[in-house]
Formats: sequence, C-alpha cells, structure tokens
Amino acid sequence: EYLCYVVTCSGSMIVVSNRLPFVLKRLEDGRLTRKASAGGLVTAVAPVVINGNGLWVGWPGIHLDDPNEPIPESEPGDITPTAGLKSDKVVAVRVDPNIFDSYYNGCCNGTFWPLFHSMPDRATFKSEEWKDYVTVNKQFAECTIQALKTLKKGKDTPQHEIPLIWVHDYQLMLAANWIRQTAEEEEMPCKLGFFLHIPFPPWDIFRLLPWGDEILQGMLNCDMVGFHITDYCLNFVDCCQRYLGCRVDRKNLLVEQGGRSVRVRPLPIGIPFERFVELAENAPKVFTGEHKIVLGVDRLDYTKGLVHRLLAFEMLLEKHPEHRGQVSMMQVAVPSRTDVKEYQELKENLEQLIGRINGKFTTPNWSPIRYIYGQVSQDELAGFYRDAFVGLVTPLRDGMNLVAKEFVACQINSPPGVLIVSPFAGAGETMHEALVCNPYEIAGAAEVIHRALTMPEDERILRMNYLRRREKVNDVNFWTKSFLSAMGSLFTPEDHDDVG
Ligand code: ADQ
Repeated sequence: EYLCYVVTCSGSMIVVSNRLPFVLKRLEDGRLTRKASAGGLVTAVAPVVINGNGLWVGWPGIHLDDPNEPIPESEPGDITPTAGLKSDKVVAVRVDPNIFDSYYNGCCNGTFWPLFHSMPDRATFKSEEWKDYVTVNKQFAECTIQALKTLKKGKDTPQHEIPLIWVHDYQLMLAANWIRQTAEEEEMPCKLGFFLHIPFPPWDIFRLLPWGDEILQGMLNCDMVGFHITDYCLNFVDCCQRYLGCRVDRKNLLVEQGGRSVRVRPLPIGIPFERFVELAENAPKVFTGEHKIVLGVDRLDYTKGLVHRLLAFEMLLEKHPEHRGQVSMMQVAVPSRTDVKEYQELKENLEQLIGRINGKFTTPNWSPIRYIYGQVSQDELAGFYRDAFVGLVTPLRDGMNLVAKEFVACQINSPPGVLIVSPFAGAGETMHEALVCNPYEIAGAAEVIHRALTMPEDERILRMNYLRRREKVNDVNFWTKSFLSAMGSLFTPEDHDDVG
C-alpha cells in the first residue's frame, strides 16, 4: 500500500535549491519557455509543493537581463511533474552573471565539491569566491523570505500549519543564517530543514576549509540537518564539536547551538522505483545478446572513478582472457561542468584510455569498450539497465549514487544480473547484497568483476531479490515522507479536524 500514498506537508513547503525544477530557455522569437528537469528528486518533491500550495526558490538556468521579466507558465500539454507549478509559486533568483560564475564554478564546484568528496588536492581556496558564495546565499535567503511573506502566516499560526522551508545541498549551506534571523525579527514562524546530497567529510578533511566555522553555523541555523548515511551525520556532529565547541549527543545525533538543539538525521534518498520498472518493461531491446554487458552510467566527474574502472576492466581481460570476445563494457558518460578545465582534461584522458584499451584487444568481431558521451533518454537508459549483465557502480566517493538503485529497479529479466558497488558511495553502505569493490585496488576490482560474470544463477536471483525489495520500499516518496516526518510536518488527518 506504500505505493499508493500521496505525501503531503501539513503546512506549505518552500523548497530552496540552486536550480529551479525546470530551466528557462530563450526561443528564437525572444519568448521564454520552460524545460523540465527529469530527476527523481523533482518528481518526488514537486507534487508536495504543488498540492500543498507551496513555493520553489531557485536559479532559473539562464541570466535574465530584465529583472522584471516574468517567469512563463508551463506550455499547454506539458505532462512533466512541474507542469502544475504556477509561475506565481516560483521565485527565480537573479544573480549577476560574474558573481554567479564565481559562486558556482568557483566556490561550489572548485572548493566544496572536491573537499567534501575527500579530495583536498583538487580543492582551491579563494577568498573572493567565498565572498561571492556569501553574497549569493544571502540573495537566496532574501528570495526565500519574500516567498515566506506570500504565505501570510503570523505568530499565531497553529503548529501544524507552520510553513516548512527545505534548503538543498552544498550550494546553499549559509542561506539559513539570514532566513532564520529575518523570520524571527519579523515574527514569521517557519521550520527550517537542510539536506546535503553529497558526503560530509571527516574532521581531518573539513578542517582544511578556512571558513568551516561559518559553514557549520549556517547549517546549524536549521532545525534539522539531513544526510544520506549515518557516517556523514557523525562526521558533521564531530566537526561541530571540534570546530565550534558545541555540546553534542552522538547517540541521539543532536548538536546544541545558541540554546537550540539541532537534530541530525540519516535520510538515504531513493528513486521512483515503480517508474523505472515500468520504463524497463516497455524499453525496446538494446543489446544483441551476443556479449555480456558490463555497464557504467555516470556524470563525467572525477569523483565517479571512471579511469580506475576502465583500468580494472583492462586488467580483467589480461588476467582472465576467457572473457575476451564474450564480454563488453558499455560506459555512458553525461557531459557535466564542461566549461571547467579539469573536466575537459578528464574527458580527454578517458577517451585516450578507451582508445588504448580498444586498440589492444579489439578483434574483427568484438571490441571491449563501447562509449557514449551524451545524455540518453530515460527509456533508453532503462533498456541499458535491464539488459546489462553487470552494473558497475564504482565511484571514488559519492553521497549516495542513484545509478545503483535505478539499475536494480530495471533488472526485471530472469535470471537477473549482478550489481557491483564501491564502499565509498552511500549506496555501498545500504545495498548490502551487492558485490563490494574498492575502485582504488585495480587488481581486486578486476577479480570482483570476474566473480560477478561467473556468479551462479541462484546467487544472482537471491541477491537481486533482496536489493530490489529494499529499493521498492525505500523509494523516493518514502524519502520525502521521512524528511517531512523528521521535521514534524507530515500531514496526518488528526491534526486537521476540519479536513477529517
Ligand atoms: P549526481 O552526482 O548527479 O547526484 P547520481 O546519484 O548518480 O549522481 O545521479 C545521476 C543521475 O543522472 C541518475 O538519475 C542517472 O539516471 C542520471 N544519468 C546519468 N547518466 C545519464 C545519461 N547518460 N543520460 C541520462 N541520464 C543520466 C548527487 C550526488 C549523489 C546523490 C544524488 C541524489 O552526487 O551522490 O545520489 O545527488 O542525492
């Protein structure tokens, strides 16, 4: 019955994220139009906002010269989850393009992204970029206050109608500072929740951040801070104690700050499981079936361990030549942060490596690696997931990793294939029946792939059944519901006698 529920927020929900759930595109005739984002997060959260008369605060994906240019409504016939999000429920944050670039490409993706993924050598620390990060967070906070004002809730608002502000991710770790301050000054009650989609690093890494105390204080201005797994929660609690000297309760995951007790919670994100099953049921056959496919699907990012993965596959072919001509690796890489030099270099390295490995092993009838650089449609992706024999999810570090979950949802063939995950992804912590593979140990990783390719049918069935069952129950709706519940904002009929 968990598949049928509609998650509802007891008050209105204001979602604050770097991006709106759609991006704006300028048509040739000068008109603005919306292009929906397809991710599971948007699919799960948009209905809660729309049904609860809530709002969404975010950057619209392009810079608008005219500050008064209105946000367009959705096009007629739009069936995406955000179609019902009216333009007066959207607050588009407009930021000066130079400041935005320094905030986003500089501080967010040049400092926080590598550091929080425990790759400090890749992180740069520039005070001008940090200044712009502060400025943009303040701007997001101002827009959130503007959104809160439209809800017109005074200090006598009943507890269950208090609006919930849900701030997302590492781009907005400071926004709660100004939201809390203004809401208190102007007596606008609200609850503040934060969710971090990437890992939270251990103290020894976090302490490298020159502005760590401000970041922690920003997050602690929320009532609840959510992470994917308990390890990240404990890292955060530890940093609060050691950096700020806060009193903490590790067992109950509480941090005391400014006379308040901030709750810290592991809330592992899920996927729209049934939607992926349906896509897999309807996707046309993509592979000929001649070769077993080992599949990798990732944003082209250095955290995803693509180079290590290819080297492991090469080692497999070296050490177990019986797989030559029988197994192909298929790597789908989505372009990401393409204007950043580091990402351009990674793409070049990867393509050289693929060329080298293919050059070494290809025969007239078989080549070891197939590589797609680009976005593929969800239907096509579901076909890949369904028809692959091994799902190879081996990031060097990853908050959760949704690909691992989408792969098991789509494994509807009987008998199913095998999932391999890295222990350094949140998914590796929670998907216990997957084969675990340390991507840094190339020879070991090659052996794990060999084990997956030769695993008996019974074992594959058993493992995949458990994996699928867990993801079906803990889907993305369950995640949203857990967040609302942790915030005390999950709609229950008893709170609303008038609704019954
Ligand atoms: P990401 O780093 O983007 O997310 P991930 O969780 O793997 O990583 O999600 C990627 C998404 O992109 C998946 O839904 C996948 O289907 C899609 N995708 C990948 N390649 C694609 C392609 N070629 N074409 C089309 N779609 C493609 C961040 C964190 C993660 C965390 C999520 C959610 O870094 O650790 O799991 O947020 O919290």
